[in-house]
Amino acid sequence: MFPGVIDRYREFLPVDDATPSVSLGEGTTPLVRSSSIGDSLGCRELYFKLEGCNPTGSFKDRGMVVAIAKALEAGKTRIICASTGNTSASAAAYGARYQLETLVLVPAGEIALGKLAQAMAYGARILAVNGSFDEALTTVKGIVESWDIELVNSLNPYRIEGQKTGAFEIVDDLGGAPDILCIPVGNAGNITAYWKGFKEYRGIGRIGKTPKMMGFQAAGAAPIVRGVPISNPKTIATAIRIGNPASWEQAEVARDESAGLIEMVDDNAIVEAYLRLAREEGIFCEPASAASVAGLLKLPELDVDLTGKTIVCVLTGNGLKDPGTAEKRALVELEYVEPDVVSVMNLLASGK
Ligand code: AN7
Repeated sequence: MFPGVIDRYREFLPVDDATPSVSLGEGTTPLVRSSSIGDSLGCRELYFKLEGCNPTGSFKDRGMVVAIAKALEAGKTRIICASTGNTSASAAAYGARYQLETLVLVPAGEIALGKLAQAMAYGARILAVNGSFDEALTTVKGIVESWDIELVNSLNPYRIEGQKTGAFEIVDDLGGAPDILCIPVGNAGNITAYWKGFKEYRGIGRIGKTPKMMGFQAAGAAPIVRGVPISNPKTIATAIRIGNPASWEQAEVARDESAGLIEMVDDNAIVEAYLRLAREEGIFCEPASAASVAGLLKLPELDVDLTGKTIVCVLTGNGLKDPGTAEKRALVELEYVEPDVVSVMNLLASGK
């Protein structure tokens, strides 16, 4: 049986014997070597960290499991988050398993279908707010000030603690640190968490050097790159449609301490990377995740030399989360046919 994140990395996490045992089997996700994109860029090795293989289909489970364990330890009975979708799915799953009342605030009409389906199935109470993710998060922050309910957004430090295990796994699998880590940036919790993880491994001598952190926002939702909050963020990658990231400063610290960068990629580049991953690598991730690969593909233009480098792209969420984008952007038409050999062979022979 797989240990979950807490059992695998217990010594690095703020847990002890008093912390309830919590797991849905999160973590230990595949690190898959690129079969095509890496060669086309001339790097030494390119890997994809498939965070879509987590129990609810995104990296959020790594942090949620620790946040939930600590909430239970503190005797909490309710949890709340604002979400572009994945956090709400993860909170709803752990909330259901550990009998916590779960309240999620999502921007109405702006979360991908798979994520909404999850929150519904797990039985969370879903408040669809008439506004943006940023407004939902501000509201949630106000609610937790006056009500005994545990905040499970990445402002909760236990979320960051759990998510740093993604960095540990990469190092443990590669036997060292990569030269470059490419990661999508929304609310900026994950880039903060990975940087913390790499620094902790350097601190205990597990790695000698840390990777350059390369974060990528969507061009229509790129407050860190533009240097100002965006009041009406827009991008096909709804997961990272965020105009005022909670961990803005920490993301800049990760960028600066690691001599990395935070850049932006437009929606066309995101969709192109999303389809290349699916069609050349056999990896179906959600659009926000593909921003890491769109960013990698842009690095040569930004004068970043990739020759001889070992690079990891974090693919944060599963492609099944957002069936609508595949339907709209993959541009494949179904070919209708009668269910018999002659009809199928005739259709194939017609050369269409
Ligand atoms: C697939 O679920 O913010 O920079 O509310 O779902 O740590 O925010 C999701 C973010 C990247 C960005 N990829 O990570 C939410 C939410 C996927 C995501 C991000 C998200 P952060």
